[in-house]
Amino acid sequence: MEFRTSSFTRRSFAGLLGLAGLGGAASALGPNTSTKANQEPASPPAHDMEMGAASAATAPSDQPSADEMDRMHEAGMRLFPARTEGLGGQPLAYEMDGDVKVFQLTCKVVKWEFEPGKFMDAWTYNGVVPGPEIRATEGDKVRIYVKNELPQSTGVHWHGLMLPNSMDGVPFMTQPPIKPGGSFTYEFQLREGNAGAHMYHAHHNSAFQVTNGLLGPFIVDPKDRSTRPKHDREYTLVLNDGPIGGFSINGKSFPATHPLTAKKGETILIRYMNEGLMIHPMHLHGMPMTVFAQDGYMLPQPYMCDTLNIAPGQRFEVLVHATEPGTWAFHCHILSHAESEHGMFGMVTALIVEP
Ligand SMILES: [Cu+2]
Repeated sequence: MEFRTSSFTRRSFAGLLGLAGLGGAASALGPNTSTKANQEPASPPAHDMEMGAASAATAPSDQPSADEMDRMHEAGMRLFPARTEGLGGQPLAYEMDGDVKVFQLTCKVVKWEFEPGKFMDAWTYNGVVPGPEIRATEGDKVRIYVKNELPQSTGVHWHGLMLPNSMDGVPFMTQPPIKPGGSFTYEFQLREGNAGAHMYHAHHNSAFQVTNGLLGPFIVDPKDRSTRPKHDREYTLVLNDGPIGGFSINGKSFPATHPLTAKKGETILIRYMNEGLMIHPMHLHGMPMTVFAQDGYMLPQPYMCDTLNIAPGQRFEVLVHATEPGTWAFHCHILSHAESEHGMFGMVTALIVEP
């Protein structure tokens, strides 16, 4: 995963908002009140007037006042992208042992800041959520040492990879569990035809261990790069809906999510990975997505969409041509995963296209 936004600061986001005007950002998120007012009939029929007046005056009793709600929405937006400790999904360094790429993963519980000032005990690979990005090329031999410092046994499943059964990481089905304090060495060759966006995650008490953070991206590059579309930037978005940050993208919840950035005219590759327990239809405002691969496999015919439903375990790879400058909302369209009366939260980020 490449976070080319790491130098991106709140200040530059505020600057962009300034350029576009906050109204510009707001209009990307939904119709504003004046638009709605314009759509209402100028002279409603007389028998409707009383009812209309009554409904305008009576807000739902469990909702804050309009001004209070607007203040909360604006405050959250102004914090974005909020700085938090810890950044997951960064490339994992390896050492060569002969012709084998050797990676090290340590499973451990750490305090993880998923929203500004909000910490949880995360179950992690190498202390980060998502775990570091393991990356290699078709045909490579890889060895991964897994050390378990958790209070529970675990096992690591290499989700999407074709490998010998004994390396599949399912305790009591293909291997003994990795006990607390224990370790296990996985070793296999990445097969040709198995390139693309894959994952690794716990396969023991997994509804707890994975949603608490034991997950990460495993990217297999094709041996022949010409078999995949060219792009200028790439982002991996790992979706999760567990205790760590609730609805999260790469281990963070809005406003601590990282925006994606591009310069006008660039093509960006986005890899989606759903490690959660629910579906998440991801919706990008402003520009369509061209879906070209599912679960690593090239589609016979790429297709375009603006909302892509991603089920647990699925990965999709899409291209976005950054043609429209501005700050574009980018969020899960199950709206209760993204926005409440307090403002945006959870699975929300933005694509910022610089002119
Ligand atoms: Cu969702």
